Amino acid sequence: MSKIDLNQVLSKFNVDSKIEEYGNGHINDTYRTTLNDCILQRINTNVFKDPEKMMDNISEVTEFLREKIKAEGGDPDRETLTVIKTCDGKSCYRVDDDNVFRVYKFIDGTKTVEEGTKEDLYRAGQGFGRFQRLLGDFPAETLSETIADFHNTPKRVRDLEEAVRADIAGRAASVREEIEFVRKCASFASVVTDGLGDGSIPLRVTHNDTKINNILFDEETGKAICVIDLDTVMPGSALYDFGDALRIGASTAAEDETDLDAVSFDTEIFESFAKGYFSEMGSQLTEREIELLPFSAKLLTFECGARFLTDYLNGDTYFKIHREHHNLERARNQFKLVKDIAEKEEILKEIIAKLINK
Ligand code: ADP
Ligand code: GN1
Ligand code: MG
Repeated sequence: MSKIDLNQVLSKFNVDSKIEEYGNGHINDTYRTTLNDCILQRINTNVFKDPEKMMDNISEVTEFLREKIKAEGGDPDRETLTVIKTCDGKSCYRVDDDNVFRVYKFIDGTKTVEEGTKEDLYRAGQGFGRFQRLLGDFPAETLSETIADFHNTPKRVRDLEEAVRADIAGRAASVREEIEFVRKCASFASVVTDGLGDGSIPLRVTHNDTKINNILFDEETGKAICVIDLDTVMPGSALYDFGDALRIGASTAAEDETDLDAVSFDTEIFESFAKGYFSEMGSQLTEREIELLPFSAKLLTFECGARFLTDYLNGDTYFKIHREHHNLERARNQFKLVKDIAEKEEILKEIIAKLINK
C-alpha cells in the first residue's frame, strides 16, 4: 500500500487535492480529499473479488435512487452516493489486483454515529426503511452477488466448523466455550434462509450491512439523510437489514466492548428504530416478516459473532483489527448480546405487536 501514490490515483479521476485518512469502517481504506470534498476508497479486494462488477451494482443502484429521490422532491446529491468516474469513464481505477480505487462525492454537513441515541435510531430506522422502499421496484436480477452467501447463516456456521478443523492459527483450544455457543445456536440459524428458499419470506433488494455508521446524519437537523457503504447491496431479506441495524444500534455498548456486563440490548431503542422503519416500510412488509423482526436482531447478531470468531480462528484475515484478540473480543461481545436478546424476545414481540396495532 505504501508504494501507491494516492495523488497519482486521484489524478485518474481528474481530482487534485490533499488527502487525509477518514472514517471507521472494518473493510475498505477510506480517505477524504480536503480541497474539493471527495471520498477516495481503496476497495478491499480480499473481500470483494470483482470490484468492477461491484461498482456496476453501485452505479445502477445510485442512478436508480437519484431518480426516485428527485421524484419525491429530495436532493439526490445529498440523499444518495454519487460515483465520480475516471477520466476514461470507468467507475473505479485499477492499479493492480490489490489496489483498486473509487471516488465518491463527499457529502458535506453530515456526521456518522457509532452508538446512537433513541432519536438517532428512530431516524436510522426511517433512513434504512426509506432506502428499502425506494428500491422496492429495482430490477433485482440485474445485480451481481458481490459476496456469495453473505447472510447465509448456516453457511457461516459451516465456515466456523471448517476453521475449527483447520485451526491454522492454533487458537481453537482456547475458544472451546465460544465454539460450543455457536453450535448451540445453529438450531435457529436457517430460519431466514429456509423462508427465502420456500418463498414464505420475500426476496428484496437490500443493503445487507446496515451498521449504524453506514448512514449519514445531517449535522444540523440530525435527520438520517444518506445510506452509504453500498458494497453489499444485493437481493436479500428485509430481516437482514432490520436485524443488523439493531445489532450495534440497540446495544448499550460498542461492538468491541470487553466489559460484558456493559453489553445489553436496549428495548426502547429497538422500539424507536422499529417505529422509524415502519414509517417507511410498514405497509410493504408481509406478516411473516413482521413476525420475525424481533428474531432477526438475534440472528444477525449471532451471525456476526460467528464471523468474528471464524476470522479469529483463521488468523484475522478478513476484518481490520486494532489489537491482538480484537476479533475474539468482538465475538464474545456479540454472543453476550445474543443471550440478552433471547431473554428479551417476548418483550420485543409485544413491542412490535403494539406498533402494528396502532
Ligand atoms: P467500510 O466498508 O470500510 O465501512 P464505508 O464506505 O462505510 O467503508 O466508509 C467508511 C466511513 O467513511 C463511513 O463510516 C463514513 O464516515 C465515511 N464516508 C464514506 N463515504 C462518505 C461520503 N460519500 N461522504 C461522507 N462521508 C463518507
Ligand atoms: C463490516 O464495512 P463495515 O465496517 O460497514 C462487514 C459487516 C459486519 C461489520 C461488523 C462487507 O462492515 O458485514 O457486520 O463489519 N462488512 C463486510 O462490524 O463484511
Ligand atoms: Mg462502513
